[in-house]
Amino acid sequence: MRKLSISAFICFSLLALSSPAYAHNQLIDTYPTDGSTVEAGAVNVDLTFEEAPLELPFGEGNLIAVAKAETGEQLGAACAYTSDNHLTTTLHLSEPGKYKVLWRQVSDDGHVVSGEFTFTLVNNSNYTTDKPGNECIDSNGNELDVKKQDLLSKTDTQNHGFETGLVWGAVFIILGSLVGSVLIRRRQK
Ligand SMILES: [Cu+2]
Repeated sequence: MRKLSISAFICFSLLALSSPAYAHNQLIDTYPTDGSTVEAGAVNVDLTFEEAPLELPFGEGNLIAVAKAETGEQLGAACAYTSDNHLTTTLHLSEPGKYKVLWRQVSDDGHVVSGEFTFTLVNNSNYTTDKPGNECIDSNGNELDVKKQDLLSKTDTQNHGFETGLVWGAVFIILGSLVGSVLIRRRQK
């Protein structure tokens, strides 16, 4: 009984210590909602937070990006417009399929929270765009360059790279032990 109450106490204090970092600043609503279906066109992403995010230069800190859910390929730069407790941006999407919205928010005390959610795009309107993805134009009318940013989305190729690394590692270990056992056998003869 005593053990139980001690571990409960430790658990509770850990929770109490860690929760402010987790909870600050909490996302309370999104458009599109997670798992929803959206018609092709200009999709106005709107994230609602508990509190207003920290004021930061456009394209820094407070960010929204869109990526193809299957491949992880990010479409366009990452940016967000701040207004009160909202972060917003506009996506232009025509290709039907599953997309993920990746976001990162800096709260007024410097805590960073991030997350992602997905939606499915359908195109019943034959909408086309020659520049699919996030539209990031600053107040001077300049477009953000995705090549100058760290991508919010990790592409699948990196995961494949990791898997390929594992396979090669295994091949080396197997080959190494085969060669080793052959050498040992030769010595024993
Ligand atoms: Cu905080």
